[in-house]
Amino acid sequence: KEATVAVLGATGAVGEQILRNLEKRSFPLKDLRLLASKRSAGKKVRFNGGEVTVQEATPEAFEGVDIALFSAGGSVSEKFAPEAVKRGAVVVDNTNAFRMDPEVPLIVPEVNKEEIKHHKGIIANPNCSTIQMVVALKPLYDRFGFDRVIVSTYQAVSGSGAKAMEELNEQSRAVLEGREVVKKIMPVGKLDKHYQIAFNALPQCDVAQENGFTLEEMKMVRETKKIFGDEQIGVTATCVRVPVQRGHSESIYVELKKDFDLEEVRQALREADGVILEDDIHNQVYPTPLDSAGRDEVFVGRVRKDTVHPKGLNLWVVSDNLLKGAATNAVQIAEHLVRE
Ligand code: A2P
Ligand code: 11C
Repeated sequence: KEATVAVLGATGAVGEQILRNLEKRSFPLKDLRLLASKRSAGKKVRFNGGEVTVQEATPEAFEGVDIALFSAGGSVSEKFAPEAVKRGAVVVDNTNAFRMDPEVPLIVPEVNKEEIKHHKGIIANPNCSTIQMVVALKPLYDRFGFDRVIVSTYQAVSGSGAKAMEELNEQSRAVLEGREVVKKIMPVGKLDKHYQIAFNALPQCDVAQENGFTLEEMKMVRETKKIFGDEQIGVTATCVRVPVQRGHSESIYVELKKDFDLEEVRQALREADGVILEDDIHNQVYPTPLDSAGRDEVFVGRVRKDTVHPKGLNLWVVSDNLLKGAATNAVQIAEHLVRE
């Protein structure tokens, strides 16, 4: 079976990785339509050795599309998803727009692919920092159970888009060359106050919420419950932006319900779908964002038993936020849609 696929946000950081993923996985394409804002209309983008011309996103552009992969921001999704669905497309949305809508399945194939079939036209891709955490926790949830997770993240600037990646490079050059540092995007492009990200760490990803957490932190809380289908799971998150281009890292602490020995935990992780265990501190083996960039899996290392709580477990989890955190997960969902 083949599908006509539209990529909305094709010129963005995630959109580009969606194209690379469609190529790499030899996705069965009948036709490919690349959509972005008016600014990019007419631009040529390389695909499978040739070039595809970017079109302006309009409701009519979704005519005849089977699967539409959206990564152009929440407000663009809100505008175009109903238009695409009305024209018969299934939308796989990478933004926060529909994730908590009870009618919209929130999918990480390694955890809950059986939910895909319940869609009514829109399927949501979770937030990148949630995706890598639930992929790593799934085998532990199945084997040992848990109801509380404490996580701190070290997130790459690419989570804020292609312009944020340029800002990190430019600020780094400015610092090293003794020039004035221009701050325009980080930590949150749409807010007025900006901090330097080069040679710094910013304890804010996304906007503040009433309760003092950031939206990124609350996404990790809410999305984890929905993906596991378990409202009892409590997550407490601190999300931090670091001067890394690609790859989010997470320090995760979880108290398991059953007694465990570390070798059992490592075996469960080794056997898990989508996980690669790189865990040998004595030989300095552990994942880093630089080493995980460009790879589709979730990498786990620094597996340790807590020294205080007998069932406490510590993990270090790294994944490419543009790939498994966004593009790869979306393309995996699209593959399921074609197969079914
Ligand atoms: P464009 O390049 O034409 O602005 P990133 O997350 O890297 O910032 O990328 C955002 C993506 O979303 C880009 O492809 C961008 O296209 C696209 N985009 C932004 N605003 C709109 C819009 N109003 N309509 C369609 N696409 C949009
Ligand atoms: C970040 N997690 O790293 C964000 C990017 O809700 O899909 C993705 C935002 C989202 O800033």
